[in-house]
Amino acid sequence: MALLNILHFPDPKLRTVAKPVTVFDPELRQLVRDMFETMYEAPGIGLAATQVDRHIRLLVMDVSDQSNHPRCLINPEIVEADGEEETDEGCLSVPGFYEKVRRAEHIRVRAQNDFGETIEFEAEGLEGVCVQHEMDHLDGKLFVDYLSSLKRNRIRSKLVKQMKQKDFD
Ligand code: QAP
Ligand code: CO
Repeated sequence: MALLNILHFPDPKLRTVAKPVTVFDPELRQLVRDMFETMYEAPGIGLAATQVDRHIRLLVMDVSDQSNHPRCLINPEIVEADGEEETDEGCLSVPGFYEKVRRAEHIRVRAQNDFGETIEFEAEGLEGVCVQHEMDHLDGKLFVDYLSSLKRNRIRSKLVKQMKQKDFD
């Protein structure tokens, strides 16, 4: 097992569009395990491969209270979406910042599991928001992109400052 390094906004690598997964082999399943370990250790409720600098269409999540419902989605697609809701979102790649984002309230998701089997399910509430947030990462998108440029630039400056400070510590 291994903890993976998480990229932080405004790292341009977070803007990479991920490629579909075509090979479902033990190496892929090892990456899935390492991503779960990294997410639980953070702790977080969702992590996309993009955030750990692997540019393939893979995300892991667990929105349960006791962190005992791991879910891995490969090549995910939203096949139906309806309604709108606003939720406070954060991101392991934007540490310390939380802002309201408007997303679909209810979605139907089609994806593959880590053995390449197709899965389909409906999601709403925190789970639905998490799928949409993590799928954005696979297209190089971040929740801060939904904010005003004023807010986004403030967050960017603060994070850049924090990271420079860390280099001195
Ligand atoms: C995405 O986010 C998400 O700022 C997953 O200092 C967020 O796991 C989906 C985290 C909200 C739905 C609703 C953020 C940890 C974790 C931080 C996360 C931080 C430490 C965020
Ligand atoms: Co995120």
